[in-house]
Amino acid sequence: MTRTRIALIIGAVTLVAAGAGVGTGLAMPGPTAPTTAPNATGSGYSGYTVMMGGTGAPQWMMGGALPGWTMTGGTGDPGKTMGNWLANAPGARISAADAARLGEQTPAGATIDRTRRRIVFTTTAVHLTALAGPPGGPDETFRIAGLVNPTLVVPVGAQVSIQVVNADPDTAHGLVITAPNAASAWMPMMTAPIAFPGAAVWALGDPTPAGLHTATLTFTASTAGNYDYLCAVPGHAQKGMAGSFLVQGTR
Ligand SMILES: [Cu+2]
Repeated sequence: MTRTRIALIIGAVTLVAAGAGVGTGLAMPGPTAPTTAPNATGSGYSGYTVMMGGTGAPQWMMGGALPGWTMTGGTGDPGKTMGNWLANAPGARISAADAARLGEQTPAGATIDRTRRRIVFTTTAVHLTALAGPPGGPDETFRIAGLVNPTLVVPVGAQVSIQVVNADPDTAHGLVITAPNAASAWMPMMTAPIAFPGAAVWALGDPTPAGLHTATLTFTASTAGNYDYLCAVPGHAQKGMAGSFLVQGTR
């Protein structure tokens, strides 16, 4: 979590949404990655497709270059570049105190087995909060209900909403539900599609004085099976930013 100096060839990074409905997180245009760096007018970054999940991952998560950026002295962690880039992106914010509380709270309808790090829902309404890069926690992990990367179990047909909060001071993070075993790849999205339509927040920027960046993904767990949830920022899932997402039962 050490802040590594990344010299970015960029001026003021005032990002202006070009008609994007980031507040709702649903009105994203297609998955086209921007090709130029954002600038003071935001003209280099329209639509914020990087943030919320559409049908496909942004190109920089799939082997493409980070758009329009030059990194010198970087660590090779694209998350640091993206965190900086998206820091002032529009979207919901919450306080660090609220984030800390949400990261510990037991979701409604959930049974928690803390020894096995397992959270089981028997209700079809599933709402939970995942803190990415939580304070005091291991680097590159999620905290859900006070647990590190717990296994999540939901019934088939569940209506799932996951509020993702980027609590890391200097790195972008997101959360995506994918096929299992994708987490072992440096770029999971190169081989693993989103498991369910809508089940992705690609990347949230660094905190600012306005608060911690947050967005909520919603989807229907329509098919039983074993899946992963992971951070799709290259390298993060491989470092351990992943857990199991199990959809159980038949209908
Ligand atoms: Cu991450």
